[in-house]
Amino acid sequence: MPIYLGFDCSTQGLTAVAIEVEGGRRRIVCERALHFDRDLPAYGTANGVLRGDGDRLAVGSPPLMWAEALDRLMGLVAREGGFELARVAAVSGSAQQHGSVYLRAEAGARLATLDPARPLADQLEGLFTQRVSPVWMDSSTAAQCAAITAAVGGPAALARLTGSRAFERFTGPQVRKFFERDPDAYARTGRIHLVSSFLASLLVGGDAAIEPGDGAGMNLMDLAGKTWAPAALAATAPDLDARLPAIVPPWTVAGTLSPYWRARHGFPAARVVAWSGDNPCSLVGVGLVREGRVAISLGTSDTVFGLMREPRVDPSGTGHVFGAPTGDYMGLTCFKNGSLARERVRDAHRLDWTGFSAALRATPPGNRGAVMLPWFDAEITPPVLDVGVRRYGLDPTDAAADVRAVVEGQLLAMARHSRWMDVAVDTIHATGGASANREILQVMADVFGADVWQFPGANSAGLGAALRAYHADLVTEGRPAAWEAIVEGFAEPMAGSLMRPHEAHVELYRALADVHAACEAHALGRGDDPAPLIAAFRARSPVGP
Ligand code: ADP
Ligand code: XUL
Repeated sequence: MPIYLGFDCSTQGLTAVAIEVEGGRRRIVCERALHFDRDLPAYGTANGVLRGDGDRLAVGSPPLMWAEALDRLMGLVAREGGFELARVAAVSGSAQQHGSVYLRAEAGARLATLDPARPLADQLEGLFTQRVSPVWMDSSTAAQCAAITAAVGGPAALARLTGSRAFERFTGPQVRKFFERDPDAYARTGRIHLVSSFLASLLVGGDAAIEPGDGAGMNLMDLAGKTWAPAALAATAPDLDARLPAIVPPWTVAGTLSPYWRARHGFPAARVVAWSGDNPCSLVGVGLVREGRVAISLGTSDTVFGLMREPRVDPSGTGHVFGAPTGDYMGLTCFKNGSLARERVRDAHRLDWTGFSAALRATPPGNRGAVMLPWFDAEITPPVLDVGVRRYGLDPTDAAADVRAVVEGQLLAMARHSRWMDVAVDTIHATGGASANREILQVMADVFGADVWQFPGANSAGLGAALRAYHADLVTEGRPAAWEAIVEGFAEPMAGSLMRPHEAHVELYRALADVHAACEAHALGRGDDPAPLIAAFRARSPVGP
C-alpha cells in the first residue's frame, strides 16, 4: 500500500503529513512538526522571522534554517513515522509563498554530491548570496513596485499580465531590491528559487522547477501562458531569465529523493513532485476542486481563496490570481495581520485562547458599533505601510470589547475585500491554526452569512501537498484520476463541525460593514469622521451577547 508524504514549510514551522491510500481505504498515518523558534533556536527567529536590517518594513528568514528543519524532520519521520519507509511512493511539499532564495551557480553540483554522514545545513554554508531570504511579511519594496509598475505600463497592465498588480512581498520587487542594493551579489547569483522550489531542489539534489501556483506570486509569470513574462523580467533585473528555474505543470515529477536522503535516513528513491505555495496546496487540502465555494485560512496570514476556471483578474487591484494544483486558477486575498494580531490582543489583556473565546461569548455581535482596524504590522489588504492599530468607538482597556473588535474587524475586512472574486459564498471551508476556535468561526458565519465547516488537523497545506504527490504519482503511472476522487475521504470537513449563521446577526453585520468601510476610508485619509455612523449603529444594536 503506497504512502505519500507532504511537507508544509510555513512561516512558523515545518510539518510533515503522511497518507496511505488503497482504493477506498484512506487515512493519515503520521503528522510531525518542528517549530522554528522553539526547535531551531540558534537562528534567533521570532515567529519564524527576523526583522530589521535597519528597515522596519524588512522581514526575512534564514534559508539555512529551512534546510536544517527539512533534514531533521526527514529523520524524525524515518525514525518515528510508524511505517515502512520503502512504501513511500512520492513526496511533495507546500511552502509559504513569495519568499526567495539566492544561490551561487555551483549550488546544483553541491546538492548532487552531499555527504550523508553530515548534516545538510553544514554542507550548504557559503552557497547563499543572500543569507536572509525576504519572506511574504516583507513590505520594504514600495519603490521597486513603483518602478516595475511604470516599466510594464501601469498596475492594470501588470495585473492582466501576471495576475496581480505589484505587491511589496512578491518575488519580482524583492529581486529588484536585491539587485539595486548589491549588484555584485546579484552577479554572483546563479539561481533564484522560491521557498517551494528551493526545498524541492534539496530533496532531488539538483535544481527543481517552479509550478504556476507559486510562480504566479512573483509578478514575473505570464498568467495565461504559464511562462516567464519577458516584459516583467526586463522591468525587474538584468539577465533574470537565466537565473530562474523552468515553469512546469503542477503534477511534474522533479526527480527522485537523492542518494543523500536514501543513505542518511533510509528513504527509497521516491518520486519528488514539484512543490507549490501553501495557499494552492490548501485549496486541494480543503477539497475545493470545483468553483463556487471559498476557503478561509486563519494561519499566520489570513487568506480567503477559491478555485476559478478562468483567470478573472481583480480590477480593484486588491487580490491575486494564482495557478491552482488542478491546472485551473484560484483567486486569493491576503491579510498580513492574522493570527499574530489576534495574539497581540490576547496578550495585551493577559488572556489565553480560552479567555479569548470567553470574551467573544460575553460580548454582543456588532460590539455596539466599536471598530478596530488591527494594523499591528504593515497591512497588505488594504495596503497600509503606516503601522498602527486604529480604534473607533472602542475603549482599549475593555478587554472583552477589544477581543471582539479584532475578530470582527478582520472578518469584515475579509468579506468586503474578497467581493472581487465574484463568488456567491454560501459555504466556507475554514482551516489554519485559529480555525480550531469555534467562537471565531461563529463570527465568520455571521459576517459572511454562510455555513462554515471546520477541517481537521488545521494542516490543510501539508495534506494538500501529500494529495498532490498522490495525484502526480497516478498521472506518472499513466492512471490519472479526477481530483474529486483524489481528495475524497481526506479533504472532508469534521463531522458535526458545521456552524450556521444567525439571521439576526447577519443583518446586523450588513449594517456594520458600512460602518467598518467608513472607518477604513477615514483611517486611510479618504473619508469623513465615522463617529455619526457609529452612533447611529449603536442606537439600534444589542447591548448583551
Ligand atoms: P501557519 O500559517 O504558520 O501555518 P498555522 O495555520 O499553524 O500557521 O496557525 C498558527 C496560529 O494559530 C498561531 O499563531 C495561533 O495564533 C493560532 N491559534 C492556535 N490555536 C488557536 C485558538 N484556539 N484560537 C485562536 N487562534 C489559535
Ligand atoms: C499569500 C501570502 C501568505 C503566505 C504565507 O499571498 O502572502 O498567505 O503564503 O502563508
